[in-house]
Amino acid sequence: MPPDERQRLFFALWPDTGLRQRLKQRLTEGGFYGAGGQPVPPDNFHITLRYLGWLSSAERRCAGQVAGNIRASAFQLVLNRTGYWSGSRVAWLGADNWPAALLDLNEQVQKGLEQCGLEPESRPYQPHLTYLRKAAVPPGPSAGYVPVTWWVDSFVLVHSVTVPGGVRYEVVDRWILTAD
Ligand code: 2AM
Repeated sequence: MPPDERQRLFFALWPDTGLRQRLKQRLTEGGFYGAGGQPVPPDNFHITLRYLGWLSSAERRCAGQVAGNIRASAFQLVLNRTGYWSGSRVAWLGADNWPAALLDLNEQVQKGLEQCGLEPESRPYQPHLTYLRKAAVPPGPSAGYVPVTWWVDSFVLVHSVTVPGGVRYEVVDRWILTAD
């Protein structure tokens, strides 16, 4: 990328293709697309680890080095509930319990990025997988949703590209989590 070109980037947990399809199937079967709003294409499903915003190439390099220095464990996520934020009109999948390994990973990312001169994240970390944007009403109780289990053994850096009608996400780098 040219030195002065900025990219909109974020660190994320990135489901594989099979898991994306499983998530879509559970959401469809549970009737969670019935309440209107703009469905997130399954190819775009992710859990944000840390939103970075528009980074210069130097900042992106620094963020990549931070990610490469992280030593964190792989973990299992059980996405067992749905939720809705009326402020952002976003409907999401989440969990009643988040593994300590995820919170540790997030903590390491946040701490590491301080050395890149980036604004620290001011919002408390609220892991979630957005499946509906611009949802006017909550899509319904979690009762009809069957939990999905996800073994997370890597995290990625994603480039968010605005395209006609939405956004395309390109994974630009990936780091492996250890299996212990
Ligand atoms: P997402 O719903 O696609 O994960 C920039 O603000 C982006 O960061 C949002 O579009 C949202 O993307 C994600 N986000 C917002 N609030 C967050 C929070 N508290 N914790 C983690 N990610 C958040």
